[in-house]
Amino acid sequence: MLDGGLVMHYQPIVNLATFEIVGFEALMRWNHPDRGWVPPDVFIPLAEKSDLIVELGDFALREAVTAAGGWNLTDESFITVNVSAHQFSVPGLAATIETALAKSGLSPSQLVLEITESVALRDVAGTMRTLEYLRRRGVGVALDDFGTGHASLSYLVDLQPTIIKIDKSFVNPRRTSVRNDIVLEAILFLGHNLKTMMLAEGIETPEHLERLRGLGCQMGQGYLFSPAVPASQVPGQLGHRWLESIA
Ligand code: G
Ligand code: G
Ligand code: MN
Repeated sequence: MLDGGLVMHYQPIVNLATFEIVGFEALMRWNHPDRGWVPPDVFIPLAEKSDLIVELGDFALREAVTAAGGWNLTDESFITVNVSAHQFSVPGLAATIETALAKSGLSPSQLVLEITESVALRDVAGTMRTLEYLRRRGVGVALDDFGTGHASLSYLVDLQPTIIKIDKSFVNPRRTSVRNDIVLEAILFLGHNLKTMMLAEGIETPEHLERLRGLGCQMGQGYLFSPAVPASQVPGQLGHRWLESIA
């Protein structure tokens, strides 16, 4: 499965006050020799059923950290990499990260791990220890898909995330409703009081953007700005002033 078909793409993360790019989320793509592009929501859940996710996850971390090392990011900018709960259940995650950072020249604070709760944490104590170790070295932690799945409120207390990623189902609901608005406002209220940076996923329209800006959400990503793009297009995105045209 790892025969050359895996690549990382990068989706810009935008400061919703200034429209500057503040980071990129690394997202895995698999170009299968016969089946063409297989979306990650197909192969990641399969990989999570076995130790393959550890291999895929190591690849994602090394690849993304190496690429970002060459982008001349400002000190405040960062790359986020999705990390599956299973990757914490084998030793070596912290070592993989530290080695990749040292080789690339990226500083630890320019890396943010997205804790994706598609599966519940297996070894909560061990995971917390690894995260605490990495956090002390400056690596950031983002709580992904907040408000859905296993992403429970207790993680806000225990993980002390640097970033909360508001799930796209709240940002971009199938149907607008007062109930959805209340939940969205409550999530942002929580984030502001916890002094945690808030990042809205799935911003697709100027209406979504204005709503989130109005609620004081600091960062966002979504098709309104850009989908994930190949690494070759990242320097162009960093130099471009296309974001001004959205405002
Ligand atoms: O990129 P979208 O592009 O389709 O990604 C779908 C899902 O796959 C998301 O939930 C995302 O978190 C997950 N995913 C994408 N890339 C990675 C990766 O490198 N590692 C892990 N663990 N999950 C990933
Ligand atoms: O679970 P995670 O947040 O890592 O997944 C990110 C997923 O969201 C990826 O599949 C990515 O391609 C997708 N995505 C990114 N921007 C948008 C958007 O504006 N709308 C929708 N529907 N999906 C998006
Ligand atoms: Mn994510």
